[in-house]
This record gives sequence, structure tokens and C-alpha cells, in this order.
Amino acid sequence: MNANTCIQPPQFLPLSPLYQQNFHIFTQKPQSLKPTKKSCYFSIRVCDYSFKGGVFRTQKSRVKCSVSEVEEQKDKQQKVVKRAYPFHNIEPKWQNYWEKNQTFRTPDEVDTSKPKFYVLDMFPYPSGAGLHVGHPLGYTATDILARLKRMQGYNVLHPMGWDAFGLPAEQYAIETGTHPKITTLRNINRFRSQLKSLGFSYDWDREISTTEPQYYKWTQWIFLQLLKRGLAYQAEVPVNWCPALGTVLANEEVVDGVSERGGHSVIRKPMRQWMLKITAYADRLLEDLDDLDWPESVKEMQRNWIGRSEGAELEFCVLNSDGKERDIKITVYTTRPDTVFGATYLVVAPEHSLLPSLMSLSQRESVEEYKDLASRKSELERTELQKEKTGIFSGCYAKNPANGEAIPIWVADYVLGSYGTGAIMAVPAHDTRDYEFATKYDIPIRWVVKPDDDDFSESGKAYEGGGSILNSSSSTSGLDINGLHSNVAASKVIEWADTTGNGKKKVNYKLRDWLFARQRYWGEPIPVVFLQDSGETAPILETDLPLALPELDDFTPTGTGEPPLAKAVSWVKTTDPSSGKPAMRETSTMPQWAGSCWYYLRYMDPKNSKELVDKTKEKYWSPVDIYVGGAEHAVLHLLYSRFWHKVLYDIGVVSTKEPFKCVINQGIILGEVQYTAFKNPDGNYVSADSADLSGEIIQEIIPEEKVIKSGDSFVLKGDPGIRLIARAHKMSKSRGNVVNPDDVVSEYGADSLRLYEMFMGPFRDSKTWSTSGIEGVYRFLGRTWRLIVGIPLPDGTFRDGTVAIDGEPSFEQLRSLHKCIAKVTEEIEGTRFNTGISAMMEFINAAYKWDTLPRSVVEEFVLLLSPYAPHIAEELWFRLGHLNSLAYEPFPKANPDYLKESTIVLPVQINGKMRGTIQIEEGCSEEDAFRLVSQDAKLSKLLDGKSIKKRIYVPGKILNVILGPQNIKAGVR
Ligand code: ANZ
Repeated sequence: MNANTCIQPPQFLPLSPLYQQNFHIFTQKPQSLKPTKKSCYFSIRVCDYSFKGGVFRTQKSRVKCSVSEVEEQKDKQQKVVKRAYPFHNIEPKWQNYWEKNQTFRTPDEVDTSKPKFYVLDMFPYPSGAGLHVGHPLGYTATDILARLKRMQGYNVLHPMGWDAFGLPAEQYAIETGTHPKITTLRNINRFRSQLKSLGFSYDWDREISTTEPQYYKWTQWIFLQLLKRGLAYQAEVPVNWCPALGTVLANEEVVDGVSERGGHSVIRKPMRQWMLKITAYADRLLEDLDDLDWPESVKEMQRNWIGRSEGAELEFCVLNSDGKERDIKITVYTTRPDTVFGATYLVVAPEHSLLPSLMSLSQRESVEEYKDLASRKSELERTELQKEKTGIFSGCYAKNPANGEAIPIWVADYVLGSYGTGAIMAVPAHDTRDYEFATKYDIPIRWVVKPDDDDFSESGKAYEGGGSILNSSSSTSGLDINGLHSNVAASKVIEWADTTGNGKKKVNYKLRDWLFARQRYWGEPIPVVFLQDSGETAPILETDLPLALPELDDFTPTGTGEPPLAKAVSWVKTTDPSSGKPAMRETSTMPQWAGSCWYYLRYMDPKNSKELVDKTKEKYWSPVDIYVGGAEHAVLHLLYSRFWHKVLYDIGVVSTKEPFKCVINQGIILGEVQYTAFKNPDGNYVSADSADLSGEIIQEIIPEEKVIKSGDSFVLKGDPGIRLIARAHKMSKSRGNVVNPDDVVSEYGADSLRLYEMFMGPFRDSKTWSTSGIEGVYRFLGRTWRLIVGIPLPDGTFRDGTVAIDGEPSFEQLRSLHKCIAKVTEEIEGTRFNTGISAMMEFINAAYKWDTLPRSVVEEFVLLLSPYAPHIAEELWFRLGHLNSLAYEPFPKANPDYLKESTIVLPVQINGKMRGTIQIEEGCSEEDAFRLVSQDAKLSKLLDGKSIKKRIYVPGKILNVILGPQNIKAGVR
């Protein structure tokens, strides 16, 4: 490279778009220019840059510039002047360096004697909107951990990929005809380049996408293993069917019972679907939760979702119109067998299989009508406690086995067909839903449980607790539980039911089998065929995987309820691979959850064409040590992947029972706080506490600069009597409060964005975005830069090296440093990233007061900063004279000698002037303090060979050494 070439344009130029162009920049400050009188042009000194052969060539000359050109340049330079440090040069430089040098590549074969650390982000769905500021929150945290662990000598696995099948790309295809593959690829490219611009240390060689056939080959393979073990089966299940659109809709496409697109009515219609038997793993999924280092709230949500309940199934014989027993029995599931004498009616769900044989002729029409109505409601709507209960009498009775009473059988949608047995014995005295229902339809209420601690009174609501049993004895059935406590009574009823053939003990789960099919195009094809003659199901051969998604131009619904894949006629028509008989392919695809169930395994061995993951690699890297993502995945994603992982464990593919040792949920980032003032219709402000919000009132958004804090409230600066409402909202396009990370990066740099997101507050909490907050961390980085590199030169640029010196650090400097090391390390390891940053800020504040900046101290600090702000840290490291990246430098270790709190930093003066400090123990004598001064490398030099006139010592506060007069002349000042 010769003298007038450089790899990059000068640092005060705008970034990338200019990289490929030739241009000139002013070397004369436009602010200082005055136009020549005779023309409207300026004659100005410039430096010409041309981009050739990958380098910029420079040549100095003079050009004529128009007024507007000069104005534009003034604007640019003003912006440049505002930059606290040249992040716009540093960041792309180090991103290129890392990429070129494959700095973060985790080799396929690692030294397995070293400890491992697998830190994983929940991989994103690459939406068309690009990255939002919520993404970098989790990604920065994992990146800090990954960088720390690399520096601590671990082999680190830190990958990224794309959960790229899904509805939006398909809907976009329906609207525009653009193939989902194209949209997905475009979005992935955008996400990737945005992530790279934030300097995350991912091993990009391990990138995966769930939509790649080489990836979904293994998703399909897992499905075949499930099928082989009877864990995948087909069943008739209700789906959201929209007759007007002629398609099945996903739950998220149905809003308030109508289709999101077009507002057409949607009904629940049974269709043959693939199901996965997750219920077979319910107990293990529950038990193994206990040992996981996960948020308690997430574990509790999973426990509730699995919803294990212990109770009994009891049989109620159906009676015919003259009261005789028919040979149909209704089995109910109850968790309160102790209340059986209080069962005054039965309820069957509208979809109960026995209902057709129960309805009396006179009730048939109304029951059918009711069934139709119920089919339009979601399960959530049906079970909502506040909703008024509805139902219809079936026209038929059953016998309560405990007391022989004939009780009516009702049909009501608050009982779900999919839980328990789809039928209940209703005990209105002790179940709120039954109480409301019985009161509405005038059904008898019989109290059978008396609370222990209360005077019993038949109050206007159900009593749901336990107590002693009353009204519960029958000579016909031989069952008598009167006076027993609920628990004992329940066991006795189960025992009685068991011996008399009226029922048995039963454990139930809320967890249902997983509906594993979508009537969609953009998903993994299910690798089975149906024989044309028998309709029998046959798996495709494992050697034929992947079963690739066929190309399709038309993604619109078929109108018949058949999935869009049915349109790929030549693909659908096939032969059974084992018998050679004609067969049809399955046209439903897998749900979006499928690909994300096991991706963490593929990262361990992403290119293996023979196995899902190599056993040795899996054994080394499993389990994921830290998994970070949003709390919205607390249940489904985490439960589904735990289920698949356990199946893979059972078949020997993985070596651990659980996939994720530790899960952390990052908080959400809300938009900037908005201040609202209220005005009367006459236009005068009214305080928020006195505003009548139900009356006519005008709301006005007040800009931040017109607001001040007063106590716990916010008030108008101009009129502190007017209290405002301060509220942060979820970021959304419609509110216009979305912050785009690209804008933040171009204005403040990626390091500031990373640092700010970590500094906003505790990692797990919700936080509000604040522009002044990002300016704060940006200033901190600027201060750090200026401390180490020095102040800018007159033209705004910085020198190449640093201002650090090679001298020995003082005790005080080492103490500041080691306190900072201890705090930063402890806080990163405890994922309290915000307080780690505060410690670094304190260090920089302290360092600004020092006379010297010893290199050894600065270098350690730069290493400490590097996981948080890697670009600036790499550049400082480079300027401190290191040729290689700091990514694998040993992370500093705190020396406990410098952390002792019983020691005091004693300022030392010589002839009344501050010359340094020494570290003394509390209660240290003057003699000992002076001895430490004479042993201190820097201070002892100032005393060398000098006579001492006197010493002034204020214990624990100061030591002043006064030298004889001849020494003053000698210039010890
Ligand atoms: C009689 C009874 C008396 C009940 C009482 C409760 C209190 P968990 O804990 O959720 O399992 N139930 C059973 N199957 C149902 C279904 N398919 N749809 C709606 N409700 C159903 O709750 C079990 C209880 O929920 C069962 O115990 C049953 O009502 C009701 F004082 O039976 B119980």
C-alpha cells in the first residue's frame, strides 16, 4: 500500500453507500469559508478519493463549489463534530475483521478436554418488518455471555438461525403471488445483515433455516420415529372452518368467531388430523421440571398447562322414559367424588358421542340447534367464567348411583368434549359454574359439605372448599359418608365405586395431544402416503427423505377444505415405497412449532447428512447451558421441544433428559413514555386527578421538554398544578412509537445500542425506551475513547495510538480496576448486566482524575468492556499495540488483595502538593504510613536523598511530608 492509499475512507465520512464511489471531501472547514465577491462559487481545498482495487486513493487539489454544495458539507461536518468517537469507522472495520478471520467460528472438532458453554437465543421468525429493538435485548445478553466465556477459556457454541416457515409468508404469497421462498430468503438476508451490524459473535457457519430441505429432512425423520412408536396418529378433531373462504383457519386468524380477513363466520368442524401423543409424556414432563434452573413462573405455567388432577370416573346409568335403566352409561370425571350425593343433574358436552342416543324426540331439534351454536365458539369462550352459562335439557334422565335418584341430563357448552370424559356430574352447591347454571334453570341444589371453620348456612353461592360431609347416606346403595372429612369421604366413594362397579380412581391431565397438521402450503410436508385402495397410511422410506415441498404458483385455498398442496397433483399422486401400490401423499403440512422443537441439536452438527446429530458432538455440547427468549414461549415451544427431546432420549439420539438447563426470559421493551394532558371543552388544562374522564374531555400529548417531575408525578413545566398521565405503550406501528435499531446504529453506533439495551434496567424486567438514555451510554463510550486515545486533533480526527503510558500503576489505580473486574464479572455471570455497566462507568469517572493512565490498567479495562461493546474495545486494544483480536484474551481476574475493605487509600502530599496515594490498614501508625511512602515506586523517587523537615499525619486522612528548603530549590514541586 503506498502513502496515498487507505483501506477505508477517512473516518468523518458517511458510511457504506460511499464506499464504492469516488468522491472528494473538504479539507478546509466550510464554516470558515466566505464566498469570493465576484462569483457565486467557492474555491476550496479538497482531498479527492477514488476507489480502485479495494483501496481508496487520495489526491489533494482545489475545486470550485456551489453555495448549496458548501451548505450540504457544512451540515455533514456539523453532524461529524457531534460524534463522540468514530464508531462509524470502527464498527464496520471490526465486523469485517471478525468475518475475514472467522474469529467466532467454533471448530467442528473442538478440544473436548476444555469446558463447554452453549448459549442460545430463541431463533427469530424473519418477518418482513426486520429487526425491532426487542430482538437485540436478548441477543446482546447472550453475546456478552458468549464473549465472556470464550475469554474464560471455554469452548463456546453461539449460533443463530431462522424459524422461517409460517403464515405471513404464505398470506403474502396469496396476496401478491410472490413465492414464500423468495419472501423468506429476502427477510432472512435482511435479518442477517442487521444482526451482523450489531457485532454479535455468532458462528455464522452454523446458520440454519427450518425451511431448508437439508434441515427439514430431520424434522421429517423425527416424525417417522414418532409414527413408528405410535406417538403420531390420526383422529377426527375440530378445526376452524370458514365456509365463505373455503379454508381451514389457524387460531390466530380467527378473531371473535369470525375470520380476520373478511369477517366471515367460522365454525368448528371435525376433520381428520395428525396428532402427537404428548400426553404419554405428561408425567415425565411434569416431574423433570423440578430440577430445571428456569423461572419459577415458567415452570408453574407448564405445570398448569399439563394440569394433572386426581379424581374418579363414576358411571351414571341412563334411564328410559318410564324410569327403567337402559344399557347406556355415562361416565363422568370428577375431582370431588365426596360430593356425589349433591349431584342433582348431569351435563354432557355438545360434542359428546352419546348425545344422539340421549336426546328425546321432542328435544331433538332444540338440541341440534344448540350444538350448532356451540360449534361456533372457541373453547376459551365456552369456559370463560364470567360468561353466562347456557344449556338445553336433553329430554332424558340418569340414575345417581350413590342414592338412586333420577337426575336430568343437560347439554351445556361449559363442559368441553375434549377434557376428562366430556361429561360431568353437576353439584351446584359446591361448584360455582354448576351453581349459576342450576339457579338459571331452576335445578335443585343440595348441600353436602359443611365448612370446618364456619357456621353452615346455605348462602347465595357455592361453597367449593372441603369440610365434613352431610346429607350423604343411602341404604339402597350401601354408601354412607356422613360426618367424614372430604378427603376421607372421597377415598371411601372411590373404594365403593370400585367394588360395586360404579367407577374407579382416575388421574387426568389438562394437556391434550398435540394437533400436528395445518392445511397450509408453507410448512414441512408430512412424510406419509395413503394407499389408494385401502386408504391405509404408510410412511415414506427414511432413505427418501427429505420429502421436498413441491413448487406451487397458486397458494389460494382450494375451497373444499383440502390444503393448497392438493393442487400439486403430480406430486400428490405417488406409489407406496414398500408395496409399489398407487398412493396419495398427505397434503397437510406440519405446524410452525415443528422446526423449532429440535433446532438447538442441529447447531451442534449442522452439516451432518447421515445423522440428525453426531453422538459424540451431542454428548459434548448437550444440554444448552443458557437459553434466552421471550416469556411468550413459556409454554408451547418449551413444552413441545421438551417432549421431542424426551422421545429422542428414549431412542438414544440424545444423552440428556432435558434440552435446556437454564432458561431466562428477557423483559419487553415498551415505547418512549408519553405524557398526556387533559383539557376542558373550553380549552383550559385540567389536572389528571380532577379530570372527569367520563365527561367531555380533550387529550393532548405533551412533549418531554414541557414536562417536569414533581414528587411521584409528572406535571406541566409551565403550570405545575396540572398533573399529567405518563404511560409507556407497547411499540406498534399504529402508535408510531416503534424504534428502528438501524436508525440507532447509524446515529450512535452498535456498541451504544448494545450497551443501552443492557443498561435500561434489570434484564428480566419490562423497560421503557428513552432517547436520553441512549445518549448517556453514548457519552460514556465517548469519554472512554477520549480517556484512552486522547482528545481529538484540531481537524476532529484522533491520533492513531493511545495516551496510555508504560508506568507502574499505583495502588489506588489497581484498587479501582480490581473492584471493577470483580463487579463486572459477578454481574455478567449473574445476568445483571446493567449494574456491570455502572461499575465500568464508575471506573472511567475515577480514571479521569488520575495523572497517569498506566497501560496495564487500561488494557484490563478494555478487556472488561469488550463483551458489552466489542467494536470500540477491539479498536482500543489495537491502538494499545495488539495485533490480534481480543476475543480470546484471558478475561481479567480480580485480585482479592485489592478488594479488602478494611484498607484505606491515604492521600500523600509532599510540601503540601498531592503526589499520590498509599494503601494502609485502618489504625496504621505515622511511622508505618511513612514506610509505605518510601516503598512506593513513584513517591519514593520524590523523596530520594532529600532531607525531611517534618511530617504532618492525620490518621486515616492524609500524610504531608515537608522537605527541607534546599530540596524546594532542587525542584521537587
Ligand atoms: C363434580 C364436582 C363437584 C366437581 C364439585 C368440582 C367441584 P380439574 O381440576 O380441572 O380437573 N369437569 C370435568 N370434566 C369437565 C369437562 N370436560 N368440562 C368442564 N368441566 C369438567 O376439574 C375437574 C372438575 O371439573 C370435575 O370435578 C368436574 O366437576 C369438572 F364440588 O365434578 B367436578
